[in-house]
Amino acid sequence: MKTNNSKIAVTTAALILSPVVSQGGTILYDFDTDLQGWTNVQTSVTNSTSFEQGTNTQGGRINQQYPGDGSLRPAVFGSRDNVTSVALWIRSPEFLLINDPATEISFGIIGGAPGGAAPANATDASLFDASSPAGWAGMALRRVSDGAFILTAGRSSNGQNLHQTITWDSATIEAAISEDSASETYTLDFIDDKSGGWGWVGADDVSISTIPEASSVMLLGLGGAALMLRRRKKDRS
Ligand SMILES: [Ca+2]
Repeated sequence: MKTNNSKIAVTTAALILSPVVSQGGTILYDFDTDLQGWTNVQTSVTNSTSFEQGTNTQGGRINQQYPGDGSLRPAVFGSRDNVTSVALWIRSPEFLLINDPATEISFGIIGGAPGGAAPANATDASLFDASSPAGWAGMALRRVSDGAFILTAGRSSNGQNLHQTITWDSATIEAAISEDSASETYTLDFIDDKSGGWGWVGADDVSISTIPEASSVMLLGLGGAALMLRRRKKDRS
């Protein structure tokens, strides 16, 4: 029996090339029971603070606006306002975006409005300096290939009782990703680089649509694998 080695190689490569959320439709991070794959990029050693999943009522400040009983919030909650430290920073799993009228990203933020300008990318020096009242707090859409924050948004005013829902519609997203490769991946980075009064933020009900179906993710992987095989073949000849 003849084994189709190239087919096996393509399948294996496609699996390796697809480390992203690929369930199709919309993914909702409600943080009701856990962090759902979000991971802290940076935490504060100064005051032992990081983002974590917690109950909405903890600290008496995170309101029950959204269904369920959990949200993303800083812990230890009360210590965040008054102590300067590097930016608190947590990141979603990677995902793909497509230009589609149904593509939309929305999220709720509770706490302080940004005190200053948003960082331009994941290597921005402000993220590693001490936080200050002029620091930024909010959500950033990060392009994985170069770390650029291609969309950023924070609250329009301080608020401790209700999350403010912020939406990036399809036109906004399309303008931000129009130059990117179809296989580009993205993350949402939630950042708190603000201290002093209202120097805290929390988030809930982060929704991303439309994430391509698993089949199209596999096709992107297959395309990459086929290209690699073709290159390898060319090198040999
Ligand atoms: Ca929730």
